[in-house]
Amino acid sequence: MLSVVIPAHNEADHIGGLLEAFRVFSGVELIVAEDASTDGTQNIVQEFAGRNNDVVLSSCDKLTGKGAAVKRGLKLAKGDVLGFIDGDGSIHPKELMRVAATIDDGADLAVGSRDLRTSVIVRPQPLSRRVSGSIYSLLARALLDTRIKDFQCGCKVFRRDVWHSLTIACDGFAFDTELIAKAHEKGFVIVEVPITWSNQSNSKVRISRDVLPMLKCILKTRAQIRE
Ligand SMILES: Nc1nc2c(ncn2[C@@H]2O[C@H](COP(=O)(O)OP(=O)(O)O)[C@@H](O)[C@H]2O)c(=O)[nH]1
Ligand SMILES: [Mg+2]
Repeated sequence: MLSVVIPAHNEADHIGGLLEAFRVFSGVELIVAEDASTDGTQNIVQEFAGRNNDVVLSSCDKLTGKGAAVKRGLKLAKGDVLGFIDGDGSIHPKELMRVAATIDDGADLAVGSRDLRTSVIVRPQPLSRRVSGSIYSLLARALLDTRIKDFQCGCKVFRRDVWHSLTIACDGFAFDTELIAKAHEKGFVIVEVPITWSNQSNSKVRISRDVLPMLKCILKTRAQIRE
């Protein structure tokens, strides 16, 4: 079984459509890791969970961060293959299923990517996010010694044993950068898969608030993998 965690904070406009779009795929457990929503996201998910045993809601009153929410959701996962997808509808479930297929083909960690030649960007991020994202990726590549192009795309799949062999400390938006760097350091096979992606304007990322903790996470991860 594949268990997919969906981090969600105020995603009432998107979460129902996302859960609905997953229904055509069988053998998929969906765990919505919701934090502090004030728009009724919890009620929408609860309603789905009431009708479908494969949908689970994990709610928290406090905003814990995307990384913390995904880690909390993964603790509930029953599958032997695990993953996560953003809850804002920027990625269609069929993209995640394509990424997951590379695990069957031998990948240990499959990374959805917006930055490969055949990636399709339906609606781009604003210029400020594209510029800061490119700088972030350049820094992450240089400091963490990996060739991955897109660290931040909200669509990743990995085997359960891979996840349990790694200790991921970051609770914020850089947790998947840490995941990639630590998986790389352990010699796991990482495959970057081009996906179709569309920007949603309700981003929770605040460059002024989030960039410094993300850079700190990269530096801490660099120190750990060099120990
Ligand atoms: N549970 C939870 N989800 C979060 C948090 N921060 C972001 N998310 C979710 O993580 C996903 C990605 O966040 P988003 O703001 O779209 O990031 P961006 O696409 O990189 O701008 C979305 O589904 C958000 O609702 C958080 O603190 N807690
Ligand atoms: Mg988004």
